Amino acid sequence: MGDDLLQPNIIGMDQATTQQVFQPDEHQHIRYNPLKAEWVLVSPHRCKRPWSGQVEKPAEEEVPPHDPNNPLCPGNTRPNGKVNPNYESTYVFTNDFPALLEEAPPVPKSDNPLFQCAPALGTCRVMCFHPRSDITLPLMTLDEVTKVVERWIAESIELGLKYRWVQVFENKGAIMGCSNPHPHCQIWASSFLPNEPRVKDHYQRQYLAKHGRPLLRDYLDQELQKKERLVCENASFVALVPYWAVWPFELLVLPRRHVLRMADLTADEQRLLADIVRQVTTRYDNLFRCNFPYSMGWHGAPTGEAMSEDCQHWVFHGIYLPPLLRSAAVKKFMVGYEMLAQAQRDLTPEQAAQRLRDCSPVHYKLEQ
Ligand code: H2U
Repeated sequence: MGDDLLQPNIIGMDQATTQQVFQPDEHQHIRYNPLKAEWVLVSPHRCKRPWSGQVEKPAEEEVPPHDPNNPLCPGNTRPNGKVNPNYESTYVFTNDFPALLEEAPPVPKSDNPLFQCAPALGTCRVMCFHPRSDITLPLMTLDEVTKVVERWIAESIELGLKYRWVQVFENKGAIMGCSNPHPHCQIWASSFLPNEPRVKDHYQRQYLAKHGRPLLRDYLDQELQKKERLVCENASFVALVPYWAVWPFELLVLPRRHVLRMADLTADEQRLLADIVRQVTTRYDNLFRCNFPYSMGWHGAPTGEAMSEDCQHWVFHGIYLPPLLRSAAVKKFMVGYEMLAQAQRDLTPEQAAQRLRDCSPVHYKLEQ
């Protein structure tokens, strides 16, 4: 794809239409996401009113530590008759309703460019983080979250031997379509590279070829200098609102050293990844004093046959995509212009980062 295709068509519109000097936190503009070659419209003038601290709390869901009818709890029988062990840490099982199966008949080759079809093999797993249902990642101990990270890695290594892409993701909160309050995530492994990593693979490869350094290495270096969008950090990881964030409080978690895959983390780094997960989710919960919903996941270099390919353009990273905008009850809808034209946001990424930086690092439920 030629670079010119990535430019929005602004020919003839670059002359000044006002005497004002451009301020990114006041004036509308579009920002570029180099990972996906996508633009986002930023309209900060729409949210000039100061933040009121408004907290419209939805009814806090009462979750019991153990629900005999919850199919994810230890010792319970799932609807398909399988019995969960009395697990005491993490627990992984094959999804009873998987979107991907390990076997399927061969797909006939399609020569027609308008009707392309290709094989899709894989497997889907469910991973419980903890035996208790009334706990979430920020309320778990560092040891407990480290066990979660270790299990993510073990699963990624095992599935990555066979599959090109292993997607670890957590859908949290009913607002995100999560069906169960028990702390859990999903792991889907596929024979194909799904759209998001496929596009990121392309643009990271192109960036390395052109600039001689991985895109996200250069990006982190500059963010560490600018300091405008940093939220929290530790010795191995940095969490920031990306310059091109689409969701109001979107976060990107980046390693300080060049790590291709989560499996490449040392034991110390795994613990520090658990620490940054706790830091991020604590700030999220504190933002609106609620059990903050999001979809999150990890991206790293592809696996399977790609393990023997050159993947130096990749940098392991985490992505948090939360839907909340103004309060625990006000969600950003990606509809209308977003569905038909492109993503748009009011709050700037810098303002979002400031708001998250201002949140306490201590979870509100753990305050004395
Ligand atoms: P969510 O994280 O999106 O709520 O999904 C939970 C998954 O757990 C969902 O994919 C699976 C569902 O298929 N599940 C089982 O495999 N067995 C069950 O008995 C309940 C839920």
